Formats: sequence, structure tokens, C-alpha cells
Amino acid sequence: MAALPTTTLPIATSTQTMQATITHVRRLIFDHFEAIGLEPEAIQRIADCIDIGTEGGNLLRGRTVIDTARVIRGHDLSPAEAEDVGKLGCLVELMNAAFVIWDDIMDGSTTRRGKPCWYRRESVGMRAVNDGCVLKASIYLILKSGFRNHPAYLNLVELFEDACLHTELGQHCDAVAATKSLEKLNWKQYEFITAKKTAYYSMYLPLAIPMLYLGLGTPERLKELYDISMKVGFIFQARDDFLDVYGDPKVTGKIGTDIQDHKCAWPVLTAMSLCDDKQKLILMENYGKDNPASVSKVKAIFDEINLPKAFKEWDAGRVAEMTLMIENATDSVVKDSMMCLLSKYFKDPR
Ligand code: DMA
Ligand code: MG
Ligand code: MG
Ligand code: MG
Repeated sequence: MAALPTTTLPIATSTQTMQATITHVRRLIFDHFEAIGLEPEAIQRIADCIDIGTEGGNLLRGRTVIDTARVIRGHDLSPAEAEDVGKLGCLVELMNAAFVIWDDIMDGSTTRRGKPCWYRRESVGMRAVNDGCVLKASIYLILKSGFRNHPAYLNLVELFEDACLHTELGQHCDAVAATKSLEKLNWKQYEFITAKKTAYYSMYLPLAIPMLYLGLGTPERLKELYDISMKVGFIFQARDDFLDVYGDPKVTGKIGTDIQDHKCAWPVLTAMSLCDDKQKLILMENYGKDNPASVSKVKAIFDEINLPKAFKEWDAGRVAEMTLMIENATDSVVKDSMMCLLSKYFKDPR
């Protein structure tokens, strides 16, 4: 995959530090659950759910919130501000954990970060749907208990609500697109889906949070941030789609399901534009069928048209476009935030 612009900005928050912050926020959530009379067993279950949903991941979104706040404040956060942005970073991770629980159910996935998906665990099953709801509701609990008197409170609540709604609508459109015939799928739909299901909460949200929290979220700045975030999210999701077919599950921690699920994803969209009529027929016959023989036939077509090569070229072109867009950003806060995000999402070795 194409190299991305490097940044000289220090990457400060490690996954371990982020995990420790999550443990602290988890405690705050449980204190509240205890206060409303939840039994220890019920609390333990939510604890497990949060742990499974965050452990072993790279916690990109949460770390981005914290480090972006540092960067745009010239590394001069007060201890209270540092604690606040730590909490806010955790809330993005809680949101991600909830959406991943629901996503794995919807996609019929089996593993996540190398372990069984939450809903596939013994004594969880479809109760996972409600667990995701509890995680999402906990976001507002922490916002209320920790930020109610902060000038950015309302903006932050509305931002999380917006992010959840965008993601939910993206997931809805992703599911609807999976029911359409391959010839009906197009790049415009794909761009829409990736913007909603991925870019808004994975790129825009973690960068808009520190801007709003620090009182730096002017409408113009947020608009520029939004436009660039959509571009970055598009590449990020395309890479995820490519790895769904060509990634090594030992590395990605998940076993691809996009072919079986008939997903409107980068590989099939590209294949439909590169295939001849005979190959297209084979794809239409086999894409979306949940049996190994059909999946192999689809993969064989992908190999025949050398999809990895096509991806490499596409990715390089998109990365160049994105880099230019970031370099040309009019707002230095947007530019610095984006560099902070890129340094983690695209090339962080940790
Ligand atoms: C995921 O898209 C979107 C959300 C909101 C989790 P995906 O199903 O391609 O993600 P993954 O490959 O991680 O299952
Ligand atoms: Mg999925
Ligand atoms: Mg999905
Ligand atoms: Mg995927």
C-alpha cells in the first residue's frame, strides 16, 4: 500500500496508556450502575463486554482524540484538560466497541482481533444486541457526569449523536446495498456508504472532539475537517475491503465475509469494471453465496484480473490526492490534526 505523508509530530499516547484510561472510565460507569442497583454479576458482564471490545485493538480513535488535543494546543494541556480528553477518547472507543458488536452480528462474522466475536461467545448470543446498547448509552452517562458544566457539553452530546446516527445510516445502506444485483452497485453508492459507516466516526469524530472541547470548532474549520475526513475514510474502508479478501487473518484478526455477504465493497466494484462478460457472469452467479466453492470461484476471478495490482495503483492515486488535499488545507489546525490521525491510522507500528 502506498506510503503516506510522515509527520514530525510526536505520537504520545500508547495503547497501554489508552487501555489504562479505559479501565478508569469503566470504573466510573460501574459506579453509576452500582448506584442504580445493578447486581455484581450484571456489572461483570458489561465489564467483560468492554474488555473484549477494546483489548487487543490498536485503539486508534481514542488515542487520536488525546494526541490531537495535545497537538492543537501546542502540547500544553492542563492536567484537568488531559484527563477530560482521555475520557473523551474512551467514549469513542466505547462507541466503536458497540458498533463492532452489531457489525459482527449483521455480517455474520466469526472472529474479531483473533478471538470469537462477542455475540458468538457462550452465554452471549443475541443478548449482544442489548450489550451494544448499554455501551452506547454509557457514552452519554460519562458526558453527563463529567462535562455537564463544560461550555462544550451540548456540542459534544450533539456530535456523538450525529456520529451514531451517521454510522447507523451507513450500516443500514451497507445492508441494503448487499441486496442489490451487482450491476446496480456503483462508486457513488460506495462513497456514500463509506462516508457514513466509517469516515464520520473513525476520522471526523476523533478530530472534531478535541476541536469542540478546546473551543476551536468554528463552522469553517469543521467543514474543512469533514471534507478531508470523508476522503481519508474512503481509502481506509477500501483498504479494509481489500484485506477482507486478501488479508491474512493472523494479521487482521478477522476472517473475511464480504464475498459471502454480497457486500458493495472495493474488490467487487473494481472487478465489475475490469471483467469481461464471461467473468461478470461467474461473479454474478457466485458472489453472495455462502459456500466455499462459490467463494473460491469469486476469488479466482479476482486473481485473474490481478486485483492486488489494481488495488495498489488505485490506492497510490487516492493517497496522492488525499495528501495534496491535506497539504492544501487552508486551516493549520485541520492540517495538524489530520497529520496526527494519519500517523496512527496508516503507519503506526504499535
Ligand atoms: C464496518 O465495516 C463498519 C462499522 C460501523 C463497524 P466492515 O463490516 O467492513 O468492518 P469489519 O471489516 O471490521 O467487519
Ligand atoms: Mg464487518
Ligand atoms: Mg459491516
Ligand atoms: Mg470489512
